[in-house]
Amino acid sequence: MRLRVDLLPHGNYPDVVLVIDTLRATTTAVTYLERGADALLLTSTPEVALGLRGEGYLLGGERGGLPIAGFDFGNSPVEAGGQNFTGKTVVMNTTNGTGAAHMAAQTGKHIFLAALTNAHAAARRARAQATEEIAIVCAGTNEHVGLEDVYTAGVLAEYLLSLGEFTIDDGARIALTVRRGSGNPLEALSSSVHGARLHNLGLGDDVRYAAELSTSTVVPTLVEGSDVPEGTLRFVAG
Ligand code: 3SL
Ligand code: MG
Repeated sequence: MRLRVDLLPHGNYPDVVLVIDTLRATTTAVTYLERGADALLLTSTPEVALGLRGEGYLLGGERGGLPIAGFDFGNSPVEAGGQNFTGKTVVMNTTNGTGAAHMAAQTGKHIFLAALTNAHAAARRARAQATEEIAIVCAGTNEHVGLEDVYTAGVLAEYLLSLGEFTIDDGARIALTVRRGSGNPLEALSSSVHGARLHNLGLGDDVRYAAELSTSTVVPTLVEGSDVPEGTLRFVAG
C-alpha cells in the first residue's frame, strides 16, 4: 500500500483521497455534519452556490476569510458548532478547500474530508477503503503550502503508519517531520501564516477549535447520485 502526501493538490489520484483544509473548510464541514446536517454540497464556484439559493438549502462560505454576500453563514466551525442543522443540507464554497475536493473527485475512487478534529476516524476510514494508495491532499492557501495542512497530514500519516505497512513518498516524510517538529496542534496552527491571518481577523476561536485532536468520529464522505446538482459534490456523514 502506498501513502502519498501532496503538499498542494496535484490531481491524478487513483484510489482513496483524504482532503485537508484544516483552516477552515474541512473542519467546518465536519462540524456541520456533527451538528446534524443531512448533507453538504461543495460547489465549484460561489455562483453555483448562489444559484441554489431558495431551494431550501443553507449557504456557507468565505472569501478572504469573511462571509460571502448572499450566504447564510461564513466558514466558521465555531459558528457552525453553535447551530442545529438537523434536516438541512448546507451548500459550501470556500477559497481553497472546496476546490481541492473537486480536484480529488476528478479521479479518486473514495473521497473523504479530513481535519485534526476527525483525524483518527478519517485515517481508519481511509485504511479500510484503500486497495492501492491513500493520498493525503493539502489544500494550501492560494497555491501556497500551508503549515496547518501539512501538520494535519503528518498526524494522519503517523496514525496510518500505526495501522499497517506503507511505502511512503517524500511528501509523507516531510509531513511527518513537520508534525514531529512543530509542537502541539495549537502551536502549529497558530504559527502558520493563515492561522495568524485568522487571529488578526478576530477569528482566533476558530483556530483553537480546529486545533482540537480527534474530537469527532464524523468523516464527510463523497457520495454519488442522479439528484446531485450540477457543479456540486455531495458529502454525507460516514
Ligand atoms: O481557503 C479555504 O477554503 C478556507 O477554508 C479559508 S478560511 O480559513 O475560511 O479563510
Ligand atoms: Mg486553509
